[in-house]
Amino acid sequence: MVQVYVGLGANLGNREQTLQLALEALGQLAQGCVLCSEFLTTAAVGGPPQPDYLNAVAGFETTLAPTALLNALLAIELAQGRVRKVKNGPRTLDLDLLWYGGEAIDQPGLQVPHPRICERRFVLEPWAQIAPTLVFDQVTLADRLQCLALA
Ligand code: PH2
Ligand code: MG
Ligand code: MG
Repeated sequence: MVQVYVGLGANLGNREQTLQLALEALGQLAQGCVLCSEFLTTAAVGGPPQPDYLNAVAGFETTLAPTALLNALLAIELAQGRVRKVKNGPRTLDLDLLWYGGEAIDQPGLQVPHPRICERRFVLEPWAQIAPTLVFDQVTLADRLQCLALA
């Protein structure tokens, strides 16, 4: 069993409903319950001009191997109408595997922990809500968030 964290983002369509449906789908991958942060409205970072996002982070335990989990996340994105056109473009649903039991994974299409996590407030803020004491690269998420806020 492995503890995983997934970042959720949506900025097209009914964002709240999409995140709720995504959480239900994540429940199918989990052993036990799924813990989720608040849904936070955040300004889009990077990419073309686009609507604000609704972001959240969910944590759960799973028996799925990393690649199987990644494929399941991509299937949930597709089920919510995800179309990939422009890099960092608007999307109905984005599910990013942020953390897989603390393992470092570097494969084509799968880099965990997610490389730009610590610069991204839209990830760090919801993640620190549900896992403030998780140590990422020797620093807790709560401390990382505080550093970001002071920067
Ligand atoms: N995701 C991106 C790029 N920019 N900005 C916000 N606010 N939220 C996101 O989830 C997001 C983004 C690439 O996945
Ligand atoms: Mg993303
Ligand atoms: Mg993604």
